[in-house]
Amino acid sequence: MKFIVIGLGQCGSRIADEFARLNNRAVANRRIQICPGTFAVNTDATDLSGLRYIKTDFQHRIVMGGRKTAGHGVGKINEMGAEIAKADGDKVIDAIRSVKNLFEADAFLLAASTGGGTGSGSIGVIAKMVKERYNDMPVYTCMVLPFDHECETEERTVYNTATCLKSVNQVSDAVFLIDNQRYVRKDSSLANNMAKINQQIVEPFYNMLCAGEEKKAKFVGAKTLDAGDVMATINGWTVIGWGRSQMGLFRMPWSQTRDFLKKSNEMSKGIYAMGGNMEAAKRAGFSIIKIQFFIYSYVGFLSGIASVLYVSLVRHVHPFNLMNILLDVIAAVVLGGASLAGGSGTVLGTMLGVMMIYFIKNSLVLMKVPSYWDPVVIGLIIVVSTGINAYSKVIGKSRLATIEM
Ligand SMILES: Nc1nc2c(ncn2[C@@H]2O[C@H](COP(=O)(O)OP(=O)(O)OP(=O)(O)O)[C@@H](O)[C@H]2O)c(=O)[nH]1
Ligand SMILES: [Mg+2]
Repeated sequence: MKFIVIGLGQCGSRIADEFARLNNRAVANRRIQICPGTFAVNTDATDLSGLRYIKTDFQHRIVMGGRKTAGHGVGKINEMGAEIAKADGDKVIDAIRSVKNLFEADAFLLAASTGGGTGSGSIGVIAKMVKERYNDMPVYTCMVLPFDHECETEERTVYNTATCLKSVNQVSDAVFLIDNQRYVRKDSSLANNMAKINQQIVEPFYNMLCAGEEKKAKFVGAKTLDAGDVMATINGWTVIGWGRSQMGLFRMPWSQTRDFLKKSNEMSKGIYAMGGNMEAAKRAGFSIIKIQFFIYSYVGFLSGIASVLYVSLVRHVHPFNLMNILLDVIAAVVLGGASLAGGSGTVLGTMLGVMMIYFIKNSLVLMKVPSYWDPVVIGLIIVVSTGINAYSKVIGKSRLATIEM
């Protein structure tokens, strides 16, 4: 993703300068351009000479309103900043035209402080001009809010911030708000602090701008996300941040997920959800048809294996062979904690349930209880365990507090 960056006023120019540094870094480290054009615009000529990375010619460091201010700024009067921008804004438009491969750029980013005069007054006017000239490209603004002490002591700072944010919000596609106060470090001088703050302000943009421009396979993440994806997420009052996840250089073969349960996590969650409440599962985004298809196919597959095993053991095939086992199966599952209404149960619980049923059956034989009592005992187990299940649910519900709204 490529930005044309225009810094307005002292603060905006310094931030644009930092973007020029980021571009140099991207060219040196990754051989890609992320800011093909960076410009600094100010009414104060001496402020422009303090920049380090923006090209030094008058088309990149633009002085506006020279006749009105004699190159000494507007002294926080942002109405004057706006007036000068209306008169001299064409200089900026002309300068943009000089950018090589301008058609490759994806968006404009205009930066300024909200508290000053030049930046806060001119940014709305320049953003509007750029938008009218290049109406197929989004225009973003990056607005730096004043420090707390400035708001407390200078009324003009608060006034400038309010008027500027209002005008900028109307003309730009997205506004990145930066709070100077958040970056203050107690142990450094103001000049150092400003330089550090500016570096921190632009740093999160680096990876965002590299997205989609990357050509090396090493940065695979940057290839999957491109300018279009990023731009779709930037809209209105916008927040930018970044996170980092450490990935080892090598991937050990045993660290790969071979565990079936982990791999099929989505499906197993879907099965639980569907058992709990079909409608809720549908609304949560699970595909009921797919899950049902999986369940029936999987059960069919397991039954196939079980019948082949059974036949090879008893060497006798008859359609009613396993009919009397159904009650045992239900009892084992219910004993293992699965709910007949669906939505709960575990494989381990079911296995323990199966063992339990066979212990009970074996004990009945050892106690010489006639075998026609078997189904009665199994039936009793089902009734008692489902009863306990239902009772604990009722108790749980009655413990929930009700809040009247
Ligand atoms: N983060 C950051 N904030 C700055 C910097 N320079 C000034 N500011 C803040 O910006 C506000 C002052 O605005 P400036 O950008 O200096 O003003 P300007 O747009 O040049 O307007 P005038 O000087 O009034 O013509 C204050 O709130 C400062 O705290 C900077 O380099 N970095
Ligand atoms: Mg200034």
